[in-house]
Amino acid sequence: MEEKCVSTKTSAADLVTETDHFVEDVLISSLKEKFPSHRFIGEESTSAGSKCILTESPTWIIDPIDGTCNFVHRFPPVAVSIGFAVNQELEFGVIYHCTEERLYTGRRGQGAFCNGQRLQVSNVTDISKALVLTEIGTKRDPATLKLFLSNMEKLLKLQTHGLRIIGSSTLSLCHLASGAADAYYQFGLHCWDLAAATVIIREAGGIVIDTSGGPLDIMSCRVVAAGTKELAMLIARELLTIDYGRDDET
Ligand code: 2AM
Ligand code: CA
Ligand code: CA
Ligand code: CA
Repeated sequence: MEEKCVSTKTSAADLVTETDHFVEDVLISSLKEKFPSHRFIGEESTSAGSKCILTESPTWIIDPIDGTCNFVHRFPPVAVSIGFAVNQELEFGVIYHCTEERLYTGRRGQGAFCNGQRLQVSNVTDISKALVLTEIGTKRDPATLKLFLSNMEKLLKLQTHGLRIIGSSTLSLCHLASGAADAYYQFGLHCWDLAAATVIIREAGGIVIDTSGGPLDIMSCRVVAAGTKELAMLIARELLTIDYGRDDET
């Protein structure tokens, strides 16, 4: 089996491969040729600690491989995510589930689809009837781990049907859009994890908000999403939080 060239970024669990860089370079260079005046935000061309600002200009927001750790281990949930914003408003999103050959698309005001089939979120409002998704992220410091475990414990004590971690935040959000899961929450997500998925969920009838319960800011690194407002607000109320910083801060 082909060996992958893997490096680490901010921690031993924060992986990147040559393929992440290759996919991002190909996407940005081919889009730049067609749209020379547009801006681009890509995970691998945004260096750690550098500012990442969403302006009014037409901007492509790209995660070349979401689920890099899965990709390295050959665990199936792996996706490419491309969102597009104008005047800081998300216009459309495309997420490709590479190993299942599923293409998720959403365009503001025009619905969300998977391989052409319309997507619809679930109508679950009660946490004790919900399947909830989250991700671990790449930080392993005591405060992050404590927050992660405390939040899982809180949801389990509320008798949630189940908690799942699949290693790809964009595909977790696509499962929510298709009604296969009822809610999702995570701290530490970047704009390239959220841009495309947010349009797809909203167009499937779902709610994407900040963990405070207020409006989503895709640069704030915090998100709760659910099929219904009731479930999203309930989870936002229950979650403990710590300051994760923002994408647009140094
Ligand atoms: P990535 O594969 O594009 O890096 C599992 O780690 C999921 O969380 C993946 O979707 C991953 O995206 C994303 N992720 C990566 N780093 C993260 C972090 N520090 N906090 C939260 N999620 C992160
Ligand atoms: Ca990454
Ligand atoms: Ca990602
Ligand atoms: Ca990535």
